[in-house]
Amino acid sequence: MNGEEPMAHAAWLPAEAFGALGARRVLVHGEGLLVDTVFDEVAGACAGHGGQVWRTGVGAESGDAPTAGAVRPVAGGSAVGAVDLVLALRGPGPLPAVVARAGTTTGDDGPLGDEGFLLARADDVTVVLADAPAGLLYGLFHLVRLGEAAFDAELPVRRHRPALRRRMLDHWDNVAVHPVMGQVERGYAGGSIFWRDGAARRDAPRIRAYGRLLAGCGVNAISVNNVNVHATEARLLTDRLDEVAWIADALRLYGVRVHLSVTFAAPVVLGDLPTADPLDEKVRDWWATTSAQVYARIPDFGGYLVKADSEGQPGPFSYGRDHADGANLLAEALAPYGGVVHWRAFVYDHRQDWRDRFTDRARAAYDHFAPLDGRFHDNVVLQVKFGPLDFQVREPVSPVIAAMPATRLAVELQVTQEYTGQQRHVCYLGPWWSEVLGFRPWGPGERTVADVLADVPGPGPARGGDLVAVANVGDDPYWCGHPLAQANLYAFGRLAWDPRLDPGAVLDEWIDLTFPPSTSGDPALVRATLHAVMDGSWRTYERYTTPLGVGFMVRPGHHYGPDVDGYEYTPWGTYHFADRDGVGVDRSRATGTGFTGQYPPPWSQVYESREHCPDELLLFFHHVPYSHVLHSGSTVVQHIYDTHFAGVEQVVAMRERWRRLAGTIDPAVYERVGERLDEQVRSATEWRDQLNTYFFRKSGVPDARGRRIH
Ligand code: GCV
Repeated sequence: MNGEEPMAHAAWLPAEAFGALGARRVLVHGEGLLVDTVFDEVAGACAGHGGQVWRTGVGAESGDAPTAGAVRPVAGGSAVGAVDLVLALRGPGPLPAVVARAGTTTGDDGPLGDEGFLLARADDVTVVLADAPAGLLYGLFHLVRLGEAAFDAELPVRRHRPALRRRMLDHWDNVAVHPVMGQVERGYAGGSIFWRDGAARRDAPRIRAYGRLLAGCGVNAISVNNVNVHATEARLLTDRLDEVAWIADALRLYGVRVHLSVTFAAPVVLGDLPTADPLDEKVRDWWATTSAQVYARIPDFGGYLVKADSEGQPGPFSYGRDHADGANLLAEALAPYGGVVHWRAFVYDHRQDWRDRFTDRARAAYDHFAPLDGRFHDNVVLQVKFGPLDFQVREPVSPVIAAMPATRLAVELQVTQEYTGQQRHVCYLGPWWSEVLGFRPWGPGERTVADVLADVPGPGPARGGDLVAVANVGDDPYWCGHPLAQANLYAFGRLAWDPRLDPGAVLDEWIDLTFPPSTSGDPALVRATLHAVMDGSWRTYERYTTPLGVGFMVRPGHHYGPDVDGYEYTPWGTYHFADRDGVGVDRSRATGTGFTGQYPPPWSQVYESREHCPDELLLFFHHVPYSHVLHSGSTVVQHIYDTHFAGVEQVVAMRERWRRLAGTIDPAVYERVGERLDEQVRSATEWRDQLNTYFFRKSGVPDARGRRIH
């Protein structure tokens, strides 16, 4: 780090995690920027753990390059000694003989793609083979995850390719500190790693370390500024482009491409044009010229991210145009360079009348976008929040995902814990995302959400899509504020690479990497404790916060802590409609907003019916009496009491479990997590007492078990 910055925590890539690889004799073969990165990583690991490394395949004559430090210099191809590991990029020249000796080509049945790799082992050599440099990089980090197992004689031959082509983090970082939202909107990990007080930080070691962590979990794209693009941030597109280019240069070393949030009004605010009308020739020219300048400076620039006609951001509606017109305008400007537009579907009326029970914010994205299916250019990616509302602890999956077969989609998750404890609470979100990605919009036996994104064949043209998440990283020494929130970032990347991974197994990977057994007093205790604290933490969070999918009930503005009626009489469209008789939102077709009709069967019927609707979503879809009996056998109001008491007990138990780790892990991590668990116990208790008291006072129904309600 530079002089003024504290050293950032190593997260899932501490030196110890490279122990198995770094103790070996390694050959890196191939050339290119990312192969250099692989070589540097291996050389660093070997320097620390006593191994040796050679490099071949560089330059026209493919001569071996001498290396330094703990690395044995070699003069020519013949001097490469016996090796334990080869990382080889297939190129025009011959592969090292050892690759053929290892017999990996027998497992080779086709191209590995831009990011894939083949892992094989024979003749006591482990081989990673890739067709493109990024594949070698991901292969390297796969070896790190495997540790000693990568050198097991029985290691099976396996091809690895990411399910999703773009695995992207959106930073909601402001360049200038926003008077209300601060440096990072919904940021819970200190300041921005990119920007401070209006200036670029240019903290090279930190950004490099970030790129490394991203590659280490499979993320290959980021956007570097908030989707709410204010005056200062708008200029990143033009006169402040150098600052974006600097970040792109730093992250390129780890295969991460940079995207930029832009304002739809850019031609007006930056270009002095009188209009930003997407059908105006001058506006089109302005975007074309501006985009050409961006690519002249950043040839591998990813593209634009746009929040339009949403929460006050400008958009095509101002000109009587629709969102296909708006998105296609930018898509055309980016197309010559292979760039994409991520166009957000988060469009709704945030000036709603709370008295009106039929205008439904949940309907808005589908109502706006489903009619536009087929109109978007091929390099438009419609970015849809995973649920119809806003990253709640429980929501149904957005019906937009099933409604746009002719449109490329990105599903947007929220790694930053805006509504899930703001990185003060332990809330491992892997299981929740896994449920979302595994949801089958067309019912059992049909494709999952992940299949839709991954282009698994089904009805409609194959389009392919992305998984995107709002980042949870800041300049906090632990990156995420809460050290255990690092697991959410890691799990996002891993699930985007392979959505079928079991989130519990992903947690195991993260534990082994982040808390290497060699550094802990009692590895088995560390692993068991982290599982006990984290495995069920999302469901625990759900228990002590909003019940049965009803959502919100958070303090308006900052969204931390309970305030049951905080949003009830506001224009934001996030209501629960609790009265003396019952609670929940009637979104049925029969008597409510009709939202259930946005789903294909069977869900349109399942959600329509009070009887068949899953308990955990009942209040999202129905307004029911407190006496309504759930599938669990409990009444709604008794369920609220029981889950809130249970949730707090579970948080208290989490804290007890954590305390058993005293003396076994890094004391600073132990302390930081301990402090946050104290706050989690306090906050969960506050949630329990407010929620239980509120529903007791509304309903007059006492707790069947006679516990204390205020
Ligand atoms: C960046 C929610 C958040 C806002 C965020 C918005 C969005 O409303 O509270 O901070 O704005 O979502 O996703 O655009």
